[in-house]
Amino acid sequence: MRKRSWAEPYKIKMVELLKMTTQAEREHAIVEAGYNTFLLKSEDVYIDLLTDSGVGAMSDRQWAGIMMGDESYAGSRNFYHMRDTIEEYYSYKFTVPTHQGRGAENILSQILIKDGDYVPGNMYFTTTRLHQELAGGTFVDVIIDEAHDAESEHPFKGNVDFDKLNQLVEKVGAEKIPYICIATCVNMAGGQPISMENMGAVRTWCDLHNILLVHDMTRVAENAFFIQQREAGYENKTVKEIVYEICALTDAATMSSKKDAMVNIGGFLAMNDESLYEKSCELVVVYEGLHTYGGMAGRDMEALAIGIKESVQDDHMRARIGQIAYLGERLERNGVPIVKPYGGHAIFLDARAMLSHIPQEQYPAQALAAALYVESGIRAMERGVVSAGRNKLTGENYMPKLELVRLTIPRRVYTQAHMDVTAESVVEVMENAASLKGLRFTYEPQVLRFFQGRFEPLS
Ligand code: PLI
Repeated sequence: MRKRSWAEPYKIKMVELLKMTTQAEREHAIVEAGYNTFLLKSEDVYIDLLTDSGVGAMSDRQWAGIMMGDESYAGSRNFYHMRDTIEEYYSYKFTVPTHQGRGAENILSQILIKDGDYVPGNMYFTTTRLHQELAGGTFVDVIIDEAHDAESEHPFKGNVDFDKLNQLVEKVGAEKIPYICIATCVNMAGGQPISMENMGAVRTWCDLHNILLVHDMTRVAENAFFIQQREAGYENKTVKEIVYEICALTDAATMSSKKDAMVNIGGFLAMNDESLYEKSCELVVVYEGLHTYGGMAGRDMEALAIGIKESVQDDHMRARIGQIAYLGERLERNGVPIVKPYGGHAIFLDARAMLSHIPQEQYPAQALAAALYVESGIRAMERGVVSAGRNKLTGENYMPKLELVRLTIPRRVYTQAHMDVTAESVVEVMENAASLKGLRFTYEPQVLRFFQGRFEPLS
């Protein structure tokens, strides 16, 4: 077969104009924002790679779905469409809508975790771990060591290390482990997938120990694409088939549909067990809304149902991952240290390697994200010691091995030319890295400090 590029399986029907800023304006803006890219005004940003969450471009079909919203308080037609689509594509029998992923995490953690419990997972995610801790649990990282090594080219860095899992059971006992939380395409590891073989082994392990398997399925379609590309026996299966097979191995799922499913808002908690569903229905009315809308408008549930169907198309996923690989290749060719293999939703810059003169206590990834914004108006996100936060018992900073800046690619939003500008800007910042200084907190929130923390440069 002749080689073909990954060009997008869509064309552009509407554009949003962007404001161009000067370097002097950006220098002012970053000081105003306390060197935190979360605190910038989006109109001061040129290329917004802060996140892939809620910022994808919806299709004409999804927008048409918005017009079909049935805004009834109870029993909206769009809820049933969403619920049936979740069962058809993701296998789960029961669905509780939530306003976004963390709403589902809150409900699930409150139901399943007791004071003193342990929740193993293939690396932490910020909101997921916090909800586990707020419910009285302790998160335990059981991901393979390669996931903490930016240079390891392991094809499935999201895999679980069974020695770590078994050690935990020996230490605390299976009765202290209500569930294991497995993320597909592990965000904090650099958007790295788990293999189907490993997922199947986790299922067997859970059955053996009578422990539930909960799936953080936020980026399951991207994980499925990597399985198709990398795992023997899956090359002829579709992304849609692989997504279903992954989900069917698990008992319950939390979902932020703002990623894979390309909606601006929305998520859900899904499961196969009816009693867990009933308890979730009791809690969803406290925190989100009635169990048939859970914090979403009817129109949003309709767009979500359509987004699920679009997210598992092979052509869509080939272009999505192809765009990320294009950026990764351009950066690598210019000697920029990045996490390998390329992730499913982002390219992660290795700030530890790029800013080796700044110790981790001085937040090198935070400084790098701020410098990239000043250079060209590109907004990225710190994913290092600031995001990791503090240990709830000792108050000490967690010191993650990975000190990263995430260039997150929104789905169907930017062009190849935007990727070129991004790569050129990162190279420019790298060439001037020696002039960058570390930062210190001037305001540190108690939880999820990366969102609202403020900093100043060390002199
Ligand atoms: O932002 P939410 O509440 O819809 O979803 C929380 C959430 C849960 N799990 C994972 C793996 C996530 O990546 C996630 C949210 N991620 C964000 C906002 C991000 O920028 O990566």
